[in-house]
Amino acid sequence: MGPRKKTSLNRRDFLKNVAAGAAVLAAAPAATARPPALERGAPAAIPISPEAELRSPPTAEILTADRTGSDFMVDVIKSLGIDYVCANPGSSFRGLHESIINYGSNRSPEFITCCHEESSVAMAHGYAKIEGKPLLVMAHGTVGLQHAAMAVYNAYCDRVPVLIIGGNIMDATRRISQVEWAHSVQDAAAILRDYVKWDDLPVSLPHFAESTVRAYKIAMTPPMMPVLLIVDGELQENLIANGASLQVPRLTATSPPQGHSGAVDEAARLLVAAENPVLIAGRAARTPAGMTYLMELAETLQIPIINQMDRMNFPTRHPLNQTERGRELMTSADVIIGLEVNDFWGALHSFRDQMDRTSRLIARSDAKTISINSANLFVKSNYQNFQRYPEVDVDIPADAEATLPSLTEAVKRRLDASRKSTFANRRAKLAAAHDEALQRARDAAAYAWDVSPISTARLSSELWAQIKNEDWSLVSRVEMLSRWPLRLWAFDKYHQYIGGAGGYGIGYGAPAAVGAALANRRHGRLSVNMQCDGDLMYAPGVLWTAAHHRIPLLTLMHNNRAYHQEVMQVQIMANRHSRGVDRATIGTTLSDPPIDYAKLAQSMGVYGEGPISDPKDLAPAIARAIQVVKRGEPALVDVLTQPR
Ligand SMILES: Cc1ncc(C[n+]2csc(CCOP(=O)(O)OP(=O)(O)O)c2C)c(N)n1
Ligand SMILES: [Mg+2]
Repeated sequence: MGPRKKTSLNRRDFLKNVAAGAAVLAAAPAATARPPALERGAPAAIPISPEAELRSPPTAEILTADRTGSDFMVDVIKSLGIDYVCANPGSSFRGLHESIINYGSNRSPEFITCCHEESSVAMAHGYAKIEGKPLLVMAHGTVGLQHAAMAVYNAYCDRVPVLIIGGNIMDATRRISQVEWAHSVQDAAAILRDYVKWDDLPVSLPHFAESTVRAYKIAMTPPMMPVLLIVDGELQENLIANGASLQVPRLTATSPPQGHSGAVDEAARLLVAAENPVLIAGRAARTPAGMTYLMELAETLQIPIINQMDRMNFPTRHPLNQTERGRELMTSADVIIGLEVNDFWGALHSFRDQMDRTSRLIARSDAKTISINSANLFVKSNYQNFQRYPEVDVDIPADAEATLPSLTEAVKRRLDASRKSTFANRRAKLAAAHDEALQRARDAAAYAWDVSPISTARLSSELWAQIKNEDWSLVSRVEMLSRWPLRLWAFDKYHQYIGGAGGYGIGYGAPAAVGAALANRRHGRLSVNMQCDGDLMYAPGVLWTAAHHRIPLLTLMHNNRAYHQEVMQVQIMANRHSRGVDRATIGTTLSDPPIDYAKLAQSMGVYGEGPISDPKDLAPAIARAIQVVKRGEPALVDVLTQPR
């Protein structure tokens, strides 16, 4: 069991006296001490600073037997090494909330104040992709879980672990108000059950302890996913019975599932014999080690890599990185291996978005296909993120990262001098093609260099020029920027890219960036977020969270004043009917009135500049903002950009 913290007042006495109203508060020094700002009559904006939030609670003699269930729950949570709890407050978990900040001293986990439950979960999502472990999210009853839902779905699709606790009042006769009735639910987990890996409803403290440790293990076993515990308010708030023997179960390591040796050897045989093999990497690297393993396989086979970049799988400047030539390579490949590729069928086909929605095989019909994918170990029915059925020749339901070393060994066993020399020739050709592709990207980036609004290539280049000598981390996705950073920048470390939302739910970007920056803070990295305007407008309150918790993060707005992707969707429809595209901006733009993101940021305590429309003003603005971020604070530069 964890350490027992001394509290300012015997909790049992405090609870007994609470009914007596404010009188009891006078007896509690912590409660009467008003922040100086309030006494001076200043606005009560931040009554307690982030630094003060981390100070230990006041201490006094402890008089035993005053621990509530939620104190023990904190012991369990601490045993898992969870650093933060992201939450928007709610009475259904007030017991846990109070225990975390007082009994647990607001350290490991530290409470992160979130302004929307979707932000809580998306922050956890971004954090886990950098730190490789979950943080805790608490959500309030029906309404909190409903708000959390889309972000949970994103994490589920993206195979990211998040530990979620939802509050609830189970006993109908104990609900104290209409509100508690409205926020209580018979089967709370049903709200999220279709897109979490596991849920439970503990009815006792030992049950809570076992289920929490079990949930953590389930979430962290590939395929990783969110898990959910519904924790009854009374279980949190009731005193622990005298003499109750409670213990925290030991968290033991789980080894990730590896591919069957026979299937792995068959994959190696096909790859070694292939003349034009291609490797597609989806969520291949779960950790920095995954990148190393993939590089070793790639170097052994001299195989071109098409990086779908759902994770930072492979360095962008590696000569075998042939992502920009993906389509060309797919059409000639005789063996295609996919590592954690979500849509293998989609990689082999092209789709035509016309009246009849047709598709066509682009790969050779005699190409042999190999898939290593842990997604096959856990599939649910209702939500359709599992994609079309691919006819894979060697199908290995296993974790790619854990299977890569044995695959590389199997390949090495089959190599002889003649294959090695063939592979060396292949590498020389691929290296030349890689250099040409990079040069083509640089040439293309120079088009419309001075245009205003600013081109996304210029935006990416100006940012790169100022971060390339730092320990940087791009904590946003790149599809909305025509993937310019991936085409131009040198990514070679795992923490330099975190992939996308998984479920393509917009509103993920800003909070995931803040969560990833929270994880990067401990490592002293410069987190950069290229932020779409539409995405930020779902829940901009996360900027306040970044300011309040002093999370260093450079945000450059990609402000095209539109939901531009949807402009294009409506244009497709209008074109189909030959009605002209002029009116496709209706319902899809954010230009009237224009949104002032610098002011939005400033209003929440974030350094803000802009809007910047002249490209020559960009570099100095980025430089100023980086100085702010280096001081340990968030900063935002609003940049008016071309649509893509
Ligand atoms: C929750 C949610 N609602 C709606 C959509 C549909 N959608 C896809 S892209 C997009 C526009 C996003 O706008 P922005 O973030 O500014 O990026 P842009 O397309 O302008 O580059 C929308 C609304 C979605 N994917 N998720
Ligand atoms: Mg936009």
